[in-house]
Amino acid sequence: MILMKDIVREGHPALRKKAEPVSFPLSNEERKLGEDLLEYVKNSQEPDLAEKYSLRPGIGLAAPQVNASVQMFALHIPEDNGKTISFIAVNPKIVSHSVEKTYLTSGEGCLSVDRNIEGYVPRYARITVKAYDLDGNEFKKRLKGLPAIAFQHELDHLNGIMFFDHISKDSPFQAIPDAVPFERA
Ligand code: UDB
Ligand code: ZN
Repeated sequence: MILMKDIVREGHPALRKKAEPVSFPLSNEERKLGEDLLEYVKNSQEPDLAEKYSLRPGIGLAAPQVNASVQMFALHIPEDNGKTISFIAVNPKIVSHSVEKTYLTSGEGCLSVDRNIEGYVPRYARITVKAYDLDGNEFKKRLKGLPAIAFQHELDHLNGIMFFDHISKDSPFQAIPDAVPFERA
């Protein structure tokens, strides 16, 4: 299983590389990686497991964060309506997006960043995405709110982009045009 010691931190070159697309069928190692990414986010949200293994609770994790430069990430996001958005995305892409933007009013963090970096990170408010599951089946989803924000954060990891790259240096809390703020619960 993935532990915090396996998650590379800011400054590690893996976080700045462009990840390679994966070809199907996946190798056993590639499949295991995808399963492990999802297992981490699930386990980290279970208070007893998080405490036992000292896991920082997370809602998404991308392969480059465990030093694997391949296009794969997992999201596991409990929603207000009681449903949970949970999937592994292989070779993901955004096929269309709203003009409207959004941002977390409290700013973003990252499991690979051990400091608080304040400021607004502009994201598309709504996205339509395509990706493959571990069996090579393509799927399409419409995402909004936190799942949309998290998908864009993870997709950035596959392109070597960190959330703070998007924060305005001279005025981090500058209003973002066409943006609807997203307040975390
Ligand atoms: C996270 N979690 O998992 F708005 F209920 C972050 C950390 C870095 C703070 C652990 C998070 O933002 N949780 C959250 C947000 C809400 C409401 C709520 C829980 N990640 C994953 C990561 O680093 N992946 O690479 C950070 C991103 C998740 C969405 C934006 C930042
Ligand atoms: Zn991150």
